[in-house]
Formats: sequence, C-alpha cells, structure tokens
Amino acid sequence: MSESSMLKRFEDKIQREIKIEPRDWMPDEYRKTLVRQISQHAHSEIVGMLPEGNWVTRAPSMRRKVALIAKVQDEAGHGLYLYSAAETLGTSRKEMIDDLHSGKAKYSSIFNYPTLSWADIGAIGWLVDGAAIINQVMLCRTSYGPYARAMVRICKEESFHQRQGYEIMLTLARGSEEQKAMAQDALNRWWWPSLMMFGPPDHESKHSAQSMAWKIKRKSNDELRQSFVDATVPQAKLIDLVIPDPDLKWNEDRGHYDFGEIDWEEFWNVVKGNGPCNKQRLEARNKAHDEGKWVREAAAAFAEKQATRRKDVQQKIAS
Ligand code: BYC
Repeated sequence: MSESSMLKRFEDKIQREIKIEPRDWMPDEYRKTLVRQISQHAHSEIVGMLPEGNWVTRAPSMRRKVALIAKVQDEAGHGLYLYSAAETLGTSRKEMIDDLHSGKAKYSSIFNYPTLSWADIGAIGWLVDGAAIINQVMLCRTSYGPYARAMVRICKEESFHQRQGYEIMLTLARGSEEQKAMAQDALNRWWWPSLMMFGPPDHESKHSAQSMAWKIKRKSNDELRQSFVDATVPQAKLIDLVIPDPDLKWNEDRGHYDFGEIDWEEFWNVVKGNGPCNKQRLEARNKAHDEGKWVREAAAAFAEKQATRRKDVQQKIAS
C-alpha cells in the first residue's frame, strides 16, 4: 500500500474515533509527538514522587502516613504504565530515563517547587492532582489506544488523591488559627504554579493545533485551565480559604470565572531548568538511579539464569 493510502486510512480512523494501535501505520510526527508527550508525562509522575516523599517521615499521624505512602506508590505505578505505553511506540525505557537524568527531557513545571509545610501535601493533592485529573480525563479519549487505556486507570487513582488532599486542607482550615494560616499559605504558594501546569496560553502553544487535529489533545490548554478555575473556586469557598488573585471574579456573560494574568516569565524560567528545585530534583533522581544499579544488575542476571534453565529443559525434552 502506498504511503498516501496509509495516511488516508490513518486519518480516516482518527475521524471515526477508532483508536490507533501500536502495530498500525502512523505518520512519523504523530509517533514523535506521542513519545514526547507520554514520556514527559511519565517523568512527571516519577519526579512528582519527590516533593511528597519529602513528607512521608513527617506525616502528622499513622493514617496520614499510610495514605501518603499509598499515593506516592500510585504515582510510581502511573509512571510505569506510561513508560510502557511510550515503549509501544518503539522507544526504549533506557533512552527515556537517560534523557530525564541528563536534563534533556521535560517534566511538569509544578514539581520544581518546594514542599515547605504539611499543608503543602494537602495543596498538592487538592490542586495539583485536581489539575492533573482535568487534563487526564480528556486524555482518556486520546487517539492512541495504549495511552488512552493507561489514562482510564490513572484517573481513578488521581480522583482518590485529589480527595485526600482536599480532606487535609479541610481539616487544617477547620483547625486552630495557626493550622488555617498554614493551609492558606500553601494555597497562596501553589495556586499560580497549578494554573501553569496546563501549559502556555493557546496562542503560544506550538504543539496544540497539530495535536488537536490528531485528537491526541481533545481540549486546549486555556480551556482546561478555565475548567480547573471554575471547579476549584467553589471548593476554596467551601473551606473558607481565599484564592490569591484579586482579579478573580464570576463573569455572568461568559458563565466562567475571570482570573488574573499568569506570570509566564516565571513559567518559562522553571521549564528551562531555573526553578527553585530543578537542580535538586535531577540530583535526587540520578542518585536513586545510581544506587539502584545493583538491583538492575541482579534482576538482569536472574532473568538470564532463568532463560538458560528454560533452554536446558527444552533441550532435554527435545533430545
Ligand atoms: N511543564 O505546545 P505546548 C502529574 C512544554 S501531572 C513543563 O502547549 P503540549 C502528577 C511542552 O512540553 C503533570 N513543560 O505543549 C500529578 C512544550 O515543550 P517541548 C503531567 C511544559 O504538549 C500529581 C512547550 O512547553 N501531566 O503527572 O501540546 C502527582 C510548549 O507547550 C508544561 C501531563 O504531562 C509544563 N507545565 O501541551 C504526581 C499531561 N506545559 O515538548 C504526578 C500530558 C507545557 O516542545 N501532557 N510545557 O519541548 C499534556 O497534556 C500536554 O503535554 C501539556 C502541554 C498540556 C502539558
């Protein structure tokens, strides 16, 4: 079949909402875009374990510690599903991990901010996982089958994460004055970086047009950001916390909240590697990778031994 007929068949599938599967023909750029997005997403899950892991030993009760450990473990799992989904496109896990560790690959800007108090764990669950769900619910309908299927499971877990974060904020907001102030301070610091998670404004989003045409993305960065604001403002009101934006106002005509200008200079600065914790995150990942070398070597030696044994048994049966 000629390339133009394969392209036609591919585009027809996209139009008819038929998922593209690993063995299907796809344009090189579609494959590249998916590898870029899915691997960045996987890295975000893995690096995202670090700011929260920072509080595992200091969680205020046994119950909080168990929930936090479970959440951090879930994120490791999400990273693994996503690396597997990216591998179906012909890239290797080693390549992706090497790119992360060398600083070549991107991961979400949000994880380059520090977790200064226990309330930050609540704010991450509520806001960061809340933003992640809004983005990921749309990705359950993405056109590449393995990515869409991974997203369905990830969204179920993210929804538990969001609720545990909101419940931490609710408890603090109803606690002593000092606890409420801690919750407000966390909201003040995490609000704007959470809005940045959705990426640059639509007019500056270089990948959006093509990704929307291929139905990799189903909603634009600004549309998703607006949904997040609309969903989160009433939640803040319910627990009597104030969103740190003097321009935030319900717009009756639009049926949405208007909100203030995002500091895009700060966003690009973080994306380029100059955020408060970029260096620390990469160092932590590299250290964990180096210290885990013996485990990878032992696993590879064990797999080789098992394969040799299987071969010996097969030879014996055959002879
Ligand atoms: N941080 O053309 P654009 C989570 C980059 S949640 C850093 O709009 P696209 C978790 C972008 O990569 C977070 N970089 O791109 C939650 C591109 O650079 P390159 C992970 C960003 O792809 C809780 C350039 O800016 N979620 O995991 O059409 C606990 C231009 O942007 C960011 C996902 O990854 C950012 N915030 O749209 C634990 C969701 N935003 O590649 C874990 C999947 C943009 O040209 N990804 N850039 O060098 C997506 O939906 C899309 O990739 C985005 C960006 C909406 C993020």
